[in-house]
Amino acid sequence: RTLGLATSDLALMAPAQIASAIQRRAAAAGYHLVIAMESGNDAAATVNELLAQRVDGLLINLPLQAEDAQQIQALCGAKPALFLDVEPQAAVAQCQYPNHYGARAAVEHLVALGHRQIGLLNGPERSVSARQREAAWHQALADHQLTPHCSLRGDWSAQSGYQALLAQLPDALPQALLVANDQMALGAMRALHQHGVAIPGQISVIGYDDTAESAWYQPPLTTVRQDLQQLGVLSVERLLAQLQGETVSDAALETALVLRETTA
Ligand code: IPT
Repeated sequence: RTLGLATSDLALMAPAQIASAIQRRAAAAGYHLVIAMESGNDAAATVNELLAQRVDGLLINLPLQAEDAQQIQALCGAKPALFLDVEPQAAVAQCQYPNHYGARAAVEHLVALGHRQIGLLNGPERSVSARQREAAWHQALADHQLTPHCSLRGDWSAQSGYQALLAQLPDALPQALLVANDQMALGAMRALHQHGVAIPGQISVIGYDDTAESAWYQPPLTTVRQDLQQLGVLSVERLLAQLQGETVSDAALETALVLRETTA
């Protein structure tokens, strides 16, 4: 009995920690897990790799627009598939944290601290989650009559966060920075430290994910927590329920704001 996981780059912390939880939960249920990592931005090819290995069901952690997800679903035919990073309006089974609430909570926190000049460091253009987080930030800022002080972009990696901030330094710094994931926040903080900018004294930084490392940053990172462990466990349980023809509970997952020491 075999499950398949099609995943984004496992060099990234969040997909790696999700995959780890999936593997453990699948093993506990007596399932072998086959992993296919996306390369070259070709979701269909990645899913076909899994189908060729005759998996019984598929977990798809690839950023997909609604139409693309529906095509992948069609590719899977009668085999159950569950999507972890898809536009919510897609007509496919999903298991994911709502980006909208998490991103809004981050803005509300910074505004409550009195910040008015808030900058953005977003993820890659092609990521559905990055686009949703950005849209929610913009909406939440607008609700407070604010517009972004600056808008930067990275590719989810720490290095890209570092480079985005270096391009902005030494001046033109906002009072606070919303970052679409913790890894980019790590790089951004490194660039700020290098320029002697005090966190949170001169700039507040808030991340997104709460990966296992985020409590160990210096200072420990304030962030929007997606419980990646729980996401992995739940996705396997829901896929197995689909496989057994049970009705799948779609109880909503909820992000939580984790207050540590990078915001003030
Ligand atoms: C999403 C992470 O939040 C982000 O940090 C990045 O790793 C991205 O994945 C990679 O695709 S989590 C995803 C389940 C929406």
